[in-house]
Amino acid sequence: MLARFARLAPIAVTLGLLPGVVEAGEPFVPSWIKNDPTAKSVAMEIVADWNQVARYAKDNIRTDIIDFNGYWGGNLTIMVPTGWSVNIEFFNGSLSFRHSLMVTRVYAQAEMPVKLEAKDAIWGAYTDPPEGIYTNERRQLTFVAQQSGNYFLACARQTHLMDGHWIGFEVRDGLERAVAVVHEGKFPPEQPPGRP
Ligand SMILES: [Cu+2]
Repeated sequence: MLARFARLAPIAVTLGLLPGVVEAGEPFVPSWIKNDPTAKSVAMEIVADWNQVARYAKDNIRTDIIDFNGYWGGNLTIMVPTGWSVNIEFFNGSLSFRHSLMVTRVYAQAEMPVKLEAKDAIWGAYTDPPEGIYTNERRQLTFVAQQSGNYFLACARQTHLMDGHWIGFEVRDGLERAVAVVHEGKFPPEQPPGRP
């Protein structure tokens, strides 16, 4: 049974036959993730609207895509090992909007609330206030990734979750270090790439 599955699986992947699987790139460690395996901790810098300036330059219009480090709508997933400490330096790089960062459960598009509140934060992990910090402000967000599973890193500000201001966050057993995966199928090729 196992041998048969092992033979079939690569074929199914090659032909794109697995339902619901979004094409994902190789896991990588971007410049803004620093692992410390000895301490079982990871430091990350996440900038809200990191790409706003790049999109201004490209189109000479204000984009309606709001992002974290150039990613949005789940087109990037950050994966961290279960039990590790996560220390996020959060910076609002927007030219005009307030933003926040919150660990939440996974939401389907249709069930996303208009805004997230403090009670929606998994492990109480969110930047205060949920309505967002102001442009050029910073917050430190520290928590332990205590339970494996799939989560969001989302902006709690009014309408931002439904507008796509979220990325995937997975806590996984047996991972050796924190990595990121870009979901190429959800990343429009005409958009500038995310933060390397
Ligand atoms: Cu936001």
